[in-house]
Amino acid sequence: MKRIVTIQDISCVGKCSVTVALPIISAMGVETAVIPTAVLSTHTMFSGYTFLDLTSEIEKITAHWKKEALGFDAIYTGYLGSFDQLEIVCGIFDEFGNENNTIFVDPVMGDGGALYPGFTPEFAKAMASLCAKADVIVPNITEACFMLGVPFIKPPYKKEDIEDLLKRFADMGVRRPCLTGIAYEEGKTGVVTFNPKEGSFYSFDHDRVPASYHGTGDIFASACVGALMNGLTLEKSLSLAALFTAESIKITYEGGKKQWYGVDFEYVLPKLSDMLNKAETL
Ligand code: PXL
Repeated sequence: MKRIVTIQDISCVGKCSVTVALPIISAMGVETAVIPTAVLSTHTMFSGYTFLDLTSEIEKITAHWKKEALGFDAIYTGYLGSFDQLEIVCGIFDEFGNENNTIFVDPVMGDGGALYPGFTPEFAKAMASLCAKADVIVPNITEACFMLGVPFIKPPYKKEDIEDLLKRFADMGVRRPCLTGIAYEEGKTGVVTFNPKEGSFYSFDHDRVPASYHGTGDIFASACVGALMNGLTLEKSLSLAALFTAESIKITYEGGKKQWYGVDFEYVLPKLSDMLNKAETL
């Protein structure tokens, strides 16, 4: 069985980070180890949340794992809350990364043209340095623009602008840069990726539900990691993850739920193995 480790916070309520990565990746038949970076009562879009920083535990955990000679088929990072954590995670990539595993960075920092509370443009630059060590990155357009220090790009997106962003990440050293929340047609959304070796771009889009919910980026990234670990190509993995996320959003939208409580991906989980079996046709 493949084994990955995900490094991100536990937001006790709110369906994001570890509480979505664990069920989704496990449901795809992949062992999911965790390094919780912090414990919050909810994610940071609620007010008055509690916060326990676990930075000092991270290297103790990985030192033990080294002694046990543990290895991982992928290292998947999500929300990281401080410069210290970025530095520590960088060290983990050096220690646990190799040619046979995948370093997957979701540089969770913002959406809709703004950074989440507590993040700064300087932090985004530091996150860009972490991304430079990754095989795959999946920023949204907000995160990409902040990391590259370019003005925020609003829809409708022009192909040349999006492809320019992807090429800049490739120039920084990212093996397979991706961008989420992108489509070139109105009423659609999707994902775009660049293959620098082949000089080719791939995009996948689907109908956009006219609502935005918290945690959907984490659901997308988790499903993508799970698909990659099932041997799918990056292109098929991105497409499957986009469809899984879109279906989770659609079900939630139809139920009329508030956006901060995350999406009801649980209803779509039972379909995941079928989606994996049919992924070749995407
Ligand atoms: O869904 C991303 C995320 C993860 N973890 C925490 C967050 C957020 C987004 O705001 O606050 C703690």
